Amino acid sequence: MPHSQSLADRVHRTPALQDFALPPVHGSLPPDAQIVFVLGGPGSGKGTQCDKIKEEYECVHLSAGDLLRAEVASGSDVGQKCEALMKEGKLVPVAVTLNLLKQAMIDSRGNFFLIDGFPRALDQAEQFESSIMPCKAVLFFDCPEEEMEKRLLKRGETSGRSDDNADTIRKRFKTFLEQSLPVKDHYLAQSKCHVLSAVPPPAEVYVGVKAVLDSIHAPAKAAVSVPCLLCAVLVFGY
Ligand code: UP5
Ligand code: MG
Repeated sequence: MPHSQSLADRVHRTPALQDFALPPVHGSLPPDAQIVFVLGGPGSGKGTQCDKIKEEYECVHLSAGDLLRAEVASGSDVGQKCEALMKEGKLVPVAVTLNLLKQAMIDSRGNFFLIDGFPRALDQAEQFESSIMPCKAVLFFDCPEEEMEKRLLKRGETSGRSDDNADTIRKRFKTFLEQSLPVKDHYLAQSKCHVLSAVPPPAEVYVGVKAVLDSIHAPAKAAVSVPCLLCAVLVFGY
């Protein structure tokens, strides 16, 4: 492949943008912001591991899928258009996701971000990095399709997610293979991508996650010291 060909020329483009009216983004991110992308197939355990990370590290967790589902639930025009794409297991236009992510990052006032389930295509990676900032690292959860399918079908019994059904799950896998997997190779080539098996139980997967986060000096939550606790007891009476 010729090096002169830009990344944007090589990607499988996401759907057109013309019908999506997006609000302007207000505010800006702190200059010392750091970003970790959390990637892997549908049901690989991205959300599960992010929940564990949040318990130990000072970070802001933003799931692109959750932001999109909130937009759908708001009943907005953008949300309605996204819903139709998500039910088909397709990607919504990158400008929509970028807009939601950027505003949520700014509003959080945080500076260490776990971006869960994004970027899902090479052009999404390129646009995020050129319009926001390059990521520091990527956690990629590797899981066989049969295991992910089993998990999603089980979750679908109670999740209420309109995409947790056998038909949409198949379509989500297809989108993942065709559009999202190249993102892993892109970041492996930059030595930023850490591939972890997502097959063991969550606590075991987290051991590898923690090793990666410590290696990049992710900010750990401050432990509450005994003197602090004593002060709280003396000052506030508890
Ligand atoms: N579970 C988790 N870890 C386990 C383990 N180690 N062992 C056994 N079970 C485990 O986990 C899924 C289930 O597996 C849970 O029941 C859990 O208990 C169990 P979860 O942590 O929820 O997995 P996760 O990878 O987060 O799965 P999710 O379904 O959220 O992944 P998707 O990537 O499919 O969904 P997302 O919400 O990111 O996106 C949904 C849709 O939005 C996409 O299909 C797309 O249409 C759209 N979208 C975009 O267009 N652009 C974006 O940028 C993002 C989304
Ligand atoms: Mg998730």
